[in-house]
Amino acid sequence: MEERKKVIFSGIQPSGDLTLGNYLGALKNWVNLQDSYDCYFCVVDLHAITVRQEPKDLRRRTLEILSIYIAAGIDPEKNTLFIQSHVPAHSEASWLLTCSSYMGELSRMTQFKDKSQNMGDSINAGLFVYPVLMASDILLYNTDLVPVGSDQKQHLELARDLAERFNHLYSPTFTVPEPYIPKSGAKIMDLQDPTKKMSKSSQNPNAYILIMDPPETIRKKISRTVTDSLGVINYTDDQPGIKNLINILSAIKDISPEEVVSLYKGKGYAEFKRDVAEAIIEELEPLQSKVKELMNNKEYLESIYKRGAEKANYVSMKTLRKMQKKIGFIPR
Ligand code: ATP
Ligand code: LTN
Repeated sequence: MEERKKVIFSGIQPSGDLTLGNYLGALKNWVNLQDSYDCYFCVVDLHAITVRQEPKDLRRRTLEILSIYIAAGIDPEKNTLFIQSHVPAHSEASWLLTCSSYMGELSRMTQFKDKSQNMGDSINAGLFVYPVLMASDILLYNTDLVPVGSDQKQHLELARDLAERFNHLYSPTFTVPEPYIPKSGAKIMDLQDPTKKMSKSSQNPNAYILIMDPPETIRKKISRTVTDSLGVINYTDDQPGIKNLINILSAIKDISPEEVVSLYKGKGYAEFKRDVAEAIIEELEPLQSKVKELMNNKEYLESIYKRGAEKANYVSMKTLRKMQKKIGFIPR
């Protein structure tokens, strides 16, 4: 008998335009993993509304992210690509799991602490329970592996805790998921402040490279990257700007940071930056033209996300029914 393929689930929020961090921390690895796993790749629009979104931008970005998934090389024939809000089980399971989550553990989430810092009294409750929705996304598909950037590690720990808690309280229901965090692309840093994560919600456009940035913009942003005055290309925390560029090149070329260092021994920052920019452009250009093509073919995109939602609804509903039954709800 054919063995069941292990399951992968991951998602990106349509809360801003995607960055090189999203690409190297998440997407590029999904592409590499797709053949060995049964994969669900979701555009997590329910997550995006924890921050106010302009409806028309949310619509455009949701479809653009789906296009980026496909353009990056995720095969829609072999994987399940869908939009989170098309699968109501995510919201329902999230309520059920919210009722076994603790205020304490949610208050300890660093992403919540960071994002709520400047919100005063108007911190929306969605931001607080966001990790429970993420746990529901993952657990509904009996996911084995979750490929994400290192910033999501704590959220994944919570998903594991919630799975174990439910399994223990009722009876074995959920697979306990493992994170998959890449070596070089795990945390791409802000180009202007390399102590911070590169983020699509940053105020300064020079801080990030967008997946859809044109070549000239990429060249300009990389040449303006904040580095140091040491003038040697070394992989060390004392040179966070250079370390970040080494990580970027290493993730794109699929070579180790040490190999990058030896390639650039004795060379200057200007030449190094030029090569990093060209490597990014070479990687992104084919993807960008494919995205533009796909965005002009809404019917095709619709056929993909409709088929994806059908499959995702079927699988997630089975898990949701199990949860409801174990909790003690009357079967309908
Ligand atoms: P924001 O920056 O607005 O908080 P985000 O980009 O971190 O948003 P998502 O869009 O949900 O949030 O991230 C999708 C995936 O991209 C996640 O797996 C996340 O770990 C990864 N990711 C995001 N930024 C980076 C980064 N700078 N380096 C590596 N991976 C990243
Ligand atoms: N919280 C994640 C996005 C996300 C996700 C998921 C990632 C939502 N649900 C399920 C993996 C699996 C973030 O990167 N901000």
